Amino acid sequence: MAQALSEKVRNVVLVGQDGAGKTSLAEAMLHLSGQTSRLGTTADGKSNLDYDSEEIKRQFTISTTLAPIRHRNVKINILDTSGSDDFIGDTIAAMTAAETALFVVDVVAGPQINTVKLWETAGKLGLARAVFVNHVEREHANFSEALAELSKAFGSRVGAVALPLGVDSDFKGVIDVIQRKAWLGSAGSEKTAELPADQQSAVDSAHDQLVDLVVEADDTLMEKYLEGEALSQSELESLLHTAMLAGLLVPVFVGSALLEQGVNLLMDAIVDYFPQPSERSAYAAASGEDVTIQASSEAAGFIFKTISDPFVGRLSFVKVLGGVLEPGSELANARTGRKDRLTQLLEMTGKDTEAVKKTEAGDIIVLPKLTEAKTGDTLSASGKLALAALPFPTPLYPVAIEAANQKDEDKLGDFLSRYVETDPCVKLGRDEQTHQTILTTLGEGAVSLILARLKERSGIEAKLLEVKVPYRETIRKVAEAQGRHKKQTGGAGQFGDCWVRLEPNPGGGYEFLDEVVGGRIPKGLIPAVDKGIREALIEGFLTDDPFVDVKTAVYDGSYHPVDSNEMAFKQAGRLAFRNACEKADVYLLEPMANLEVTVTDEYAGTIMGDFSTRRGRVAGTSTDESGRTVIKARVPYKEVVTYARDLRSMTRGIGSYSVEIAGYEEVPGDIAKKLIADYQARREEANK
Ligand SMILES: Nc1nc2c(ncn2[C@@H]2O[C@H](COP(=O)(O)OP(=O)(O)O)[C@@H](O)[C@H]2O)c(=O)[nH]1
Ligand SMILES: [Mg+2]
Repeated sequence: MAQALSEKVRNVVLVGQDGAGKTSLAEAMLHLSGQTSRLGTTADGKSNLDYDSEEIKRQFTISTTLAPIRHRNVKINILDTSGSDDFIGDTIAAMTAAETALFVVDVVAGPQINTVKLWETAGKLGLARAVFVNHVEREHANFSEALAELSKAFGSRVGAVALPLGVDSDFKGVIDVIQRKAWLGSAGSEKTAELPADQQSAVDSAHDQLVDLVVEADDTLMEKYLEGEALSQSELESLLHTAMLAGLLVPVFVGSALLEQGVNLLMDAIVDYFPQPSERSAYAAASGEDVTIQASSEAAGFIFKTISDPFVGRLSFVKVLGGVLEPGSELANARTGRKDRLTQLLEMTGKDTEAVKKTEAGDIIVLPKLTEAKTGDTLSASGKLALAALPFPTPLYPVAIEAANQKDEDKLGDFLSRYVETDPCVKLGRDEQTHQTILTTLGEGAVSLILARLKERSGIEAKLLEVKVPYRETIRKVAEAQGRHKKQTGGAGQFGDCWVRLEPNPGGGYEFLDEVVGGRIPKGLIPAVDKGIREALIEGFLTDDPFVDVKTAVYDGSYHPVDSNEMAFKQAGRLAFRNACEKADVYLLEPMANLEVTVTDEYAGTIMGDFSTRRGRVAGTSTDESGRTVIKARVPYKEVVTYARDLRSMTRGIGSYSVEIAGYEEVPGDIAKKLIADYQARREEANK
């Protein structure tokens, strides 16, 4: 398929709840435009777009795929995305590459929660929006009810540009409200037909509603319309275009992706009046300037997705921002400073690739084997252009992971560090205190995908463990004690003796003072006492959790001219600290989390009540600009490790939150007792 440079481009991202029919709609477009000879179907795993083994198994889209469709000499880059919260980072990144978000909505279910959330995201990204009401041949389908639901969820700017000709089992085709004609026939044989006489009045009324919505976009045409003059077809199309760009119109289409009905009308509309790449709201550069898509600018693009292909290696999905790219073009990565000479430009349809000779500003292209390129990087001829960071959600769901078989630890580490390179919504870390490897993702689905990929690609298995909380110990009282280390083993002995004082030092960390006078301990051996105390701090006293906020002083001691050395005084320091702890009233501290939860009003009570069961304190509530309740609370971190999952189930996905780990507070008595008992049991077990 040769690609003509003059070809015009539209980038449309399909978004919405899983199961609404996004992938099926993309498959229908591929089939109707002749790019595939057979309709791909997700239900039986025979999809060109949901080709991945895990997508086939789970029967929903995980990773964004591209489907470039040729329709009337325009290249429509369809981006088919996942609707799941667990994979929403990939979806948001794909949205940044498009001008229009097409929301696919199941006619029976209406706009569900994830669709509503993505609607807001599209607004924030400045995308034009449209809706495809799908599944219209299904039982209980009711288009006017669906339309009312859409207005309720998305506001008064939704306007039907298509109507179904019958619904449910009576569904025959769709009506084009603008052209006043019908599309009849299914499964690739859809043809235009005269508007049936009994549909005239329905079309008139839909047409009037639509014109009322769009005339606001143009003062001259508005005047003409108000004076009672009819608008021509091309005037109407130009109004639809400007109104979509201005957010004055959200055109609503209708049909059945499975029967491939209503899809030709949609493709025509994308070509006729959907925004063009250069009209998209500007991108922000890291420097704060606006970046619009222009063929006359230097060659540039940004990477919105990275996959690692088992055969080709790394593939970078690039939205071209400026100029022309062709094999031989040189691009520099603003983050790394690395230059790459492009060897190949690939057009991808699902997993299939085809080399192309050229691409220009506005298009989406896949570049193989870029050096050190990551999602979010900007490439340009000068290497100077850098876009602001893509608006990825913060992963908040941590799990501890280790290889099921200890010998595979290295392999697991390799796999995970490569995995996080391709997914900006997965973070990998190591807790130095608890010695756990922590994987933080957007949710359980993302974790189970990682485990499946690990098995598939590395042939090993991993197990998930509860995240251990890094507790601390500290003291409540001033205490003094002696540490005396004496050993006589054959020849030279060991002798160290010191007195230390401990004092609580809230917020001051660890301090060590030398108050020894009269050379009762030689100066050269004082640092050994400090070292010994530091060892004891790490060891812990009640449990194996380290100390914080203790001020110590060595103020007396004695030594032996032959047997005293660094080793002996380190031991003495350690012993003195531990002996003082017996009298210092040591207690346990736990890390605290400050949470800010945003929910719709109906859930506010549930969330606040839930905090009291988590030992949390609500610090205040407020209302955000969209009228939602924002609850601030301070809660022990232990109680909110799985909050990402819990909030989702408490609010059916509506709630969102941010969290900051800040400070330590005392562990309440009964919980501390249990932690100490658990530690002792573990120690006894280990000593057996
Ligand atoms: N009856 C009917 N089923 C559909 C239609 N579109 C999609 N489906 C089915 O709905 C399920 C989910 O479709 P899919 O395209 O994977 O949804 P996605 O998660 O939004 O990509 C699959 O079993 C499809 O075969 C439609 O218009 N009518
Ligand atoms: Mg899908």
